[in-house]
Amino acid sequence: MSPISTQRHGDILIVTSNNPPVNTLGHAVREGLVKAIEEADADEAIKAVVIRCDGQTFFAGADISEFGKPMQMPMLPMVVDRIEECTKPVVAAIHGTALGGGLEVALACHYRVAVPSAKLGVPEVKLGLLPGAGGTQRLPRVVGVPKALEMTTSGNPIGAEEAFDLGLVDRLIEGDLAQHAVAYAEEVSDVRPIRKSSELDEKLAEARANPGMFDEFRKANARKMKGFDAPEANIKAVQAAVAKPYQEGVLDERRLFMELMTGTQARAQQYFFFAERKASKIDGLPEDTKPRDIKRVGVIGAGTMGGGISMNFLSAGIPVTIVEMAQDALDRGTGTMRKNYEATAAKGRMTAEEVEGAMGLLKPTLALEDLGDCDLIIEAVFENMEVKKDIFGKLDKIAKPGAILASNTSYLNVDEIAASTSRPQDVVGLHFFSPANIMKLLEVVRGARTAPDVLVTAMQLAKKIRKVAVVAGVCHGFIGNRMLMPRQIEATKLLLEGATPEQIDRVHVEFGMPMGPFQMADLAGVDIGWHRDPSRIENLRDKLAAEGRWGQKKGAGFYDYDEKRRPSPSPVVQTYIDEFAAKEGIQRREISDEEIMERTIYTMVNEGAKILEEGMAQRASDVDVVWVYGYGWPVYRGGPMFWADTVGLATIVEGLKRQQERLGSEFSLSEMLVKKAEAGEKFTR
Ligand code: 3H9
Repeated sequence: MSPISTQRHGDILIVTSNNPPVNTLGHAVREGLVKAIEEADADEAIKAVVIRCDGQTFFAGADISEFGKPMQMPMLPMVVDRIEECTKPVVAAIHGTALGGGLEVALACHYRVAVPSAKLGVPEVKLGLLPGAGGTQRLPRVVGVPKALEMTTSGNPIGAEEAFDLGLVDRLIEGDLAQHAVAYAEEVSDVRPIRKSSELDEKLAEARANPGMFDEFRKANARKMKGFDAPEANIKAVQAAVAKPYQEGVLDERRLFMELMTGTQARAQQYFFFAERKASKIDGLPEDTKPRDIKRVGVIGAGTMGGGISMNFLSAGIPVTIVEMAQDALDRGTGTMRKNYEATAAKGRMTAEEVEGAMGLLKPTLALEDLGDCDLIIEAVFENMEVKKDIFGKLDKIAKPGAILASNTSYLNVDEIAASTSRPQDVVGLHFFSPANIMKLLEVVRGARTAPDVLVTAMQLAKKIRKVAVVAGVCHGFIGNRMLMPRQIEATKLLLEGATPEQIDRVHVEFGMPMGPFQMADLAGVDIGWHRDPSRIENLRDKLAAEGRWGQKKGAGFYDYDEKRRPSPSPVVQTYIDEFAAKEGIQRREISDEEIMERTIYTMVNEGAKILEEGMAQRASDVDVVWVYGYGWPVYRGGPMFWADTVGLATIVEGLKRQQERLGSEFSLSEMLVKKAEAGEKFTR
């Protein structure tokens, strides 16, 4: 049965799509839409058409799973043209999200009405694409060039009210959308000539008067768009809309779309779209597992981590009890949370009432016993096994039956922590990334005895607080930090062998990472994990820590920093490096960028493969989600495992072997990686 049905309401033809879950514009929908328009054209009794969708949303765009397969006719550009050519006025009735191809359908309709909660946008850029069904040509004609540039290059949707102000929505509808849309169609059914988005010119003329705006836009957004192919292609397509007649502009759009579509970045970004959604699924749990009810959350520790974690729940409307050991630390912690909220409000992203609302849900206390009514308790204290065991032992006596006990540990053994309670089935790791109120990633660490409903609760709660959760097994550093370790070891060895922090960091930044290993160490703090004994100097990091070079916060780390925290190479650090190299009898030599890649980034892939072969991650794409959301791996490279597939696993293995033979490097090759390379297989496809 076709997902598109038609129904007459007097002289209005109502065209309805029913293609759950999000009404994507798959083949059958496209075919049905064309047939419906033909029906309207052919029947004299029909005076106007309404296109609407059943379910949670208006068309959310093209069906991404059809990309890369042979396209079935009619293609979306033909469908939207057919809608615009309809001889009767066509009204789009929008609820939920009109995204990508969905907004392109709406733009081809002659009128658009929407409920106030609707969102409209062109997120194609996030998939490494541009709106390829006339969207780059019609949108600037309707909303103006500056807004079209912003919408196409950011991919962020706008609300219906803003769309109304811009002329993208003709009427906001309170009440029954379908009914009001039909009434609106009646109103406009006799208006002639029929208004077509592709024929509008007024807003383009404004842009023609200011041809410099494109380069200004490029300059203003250069940092955000760096490394990505799609934003520039979107700008070029909008530029074509201004410079050329519609019929020529769409040809440019098509050419640019096909260039993007056949590139690696689009493949990576589309892969990542599904990777992110797959991450929330846990294999092998009983299907009927029900989550536990979480009405109040307890957080132990009001430091940077505990405060950030608490803010996630407060922002989602979930009350939090936060515990500290001393009043001044508690006051400092809650003060910082308020300051962070107020900073968000100052940027216009929160109202003053919302700040008070969130802070009003917070109950600060010095008594651990106050956690007795919490359904989930997250410990976010000093990273030390004895301290954590002590806390969990106490929690075991305080927490109510069925409460989930979570540790925000970034490395430690969750099973060992769980063993200090009488209820290991209720214990789970919830590893937030700093700053915890901002970073999207949450590693959910599944202990040997963690109950299925605890895992399901953690995954659902993550969605509620707008995090992307990935399940990890119990191993040192879980997925993300575990892969960081071999990278750090090799990067430090490279320093002694002749590379500089600047060179190693540059290779990572040019690759697309937000920063390299030494910039990251300086930002996070060179003293993190330090044994705190200045007389015990076993490696370069110990030396820096002992000398008080703790990173940015001290104005000195691997780099020197000026008062504005701008880094410069440090001659002092170079002398430390030279001393260590001499002491260890290392002959310094010229290090190539290629060697840096092989010893730092290839070793991460190797560790990722070990994580998979040990079953510490469910799937290769989960490793990629961790790295994109936790460490800023460039999404246009998909993630370390997807990227390794694009490089070729045989090439990765060859590079790693080369380094092993040359230096006797201490990393061992993952058997899974070697086997896959030999068999010509991939991790992600
Ligand atoms: C485009 O339109 C190109 C055109 O310009 C040119 C063509 C020539 N395709 O996110 P959810 C699945 S490009 C296939 O969990 P929510 C999703 O995988 C497209 N599948 O729901 C998931 O499946 P499962 C431009 C899709 O309520 C299920 O639907 N449009 C697509 O949190 C539910 O999704 C976009 O980029 C799709 N387009 O959020 C919009 N969309 O249950 C992408 C969703 O098996 N979509 N699925 O895991 C979204 O942003 C969100 O899905 C949306 C709903 C906001 C709509």
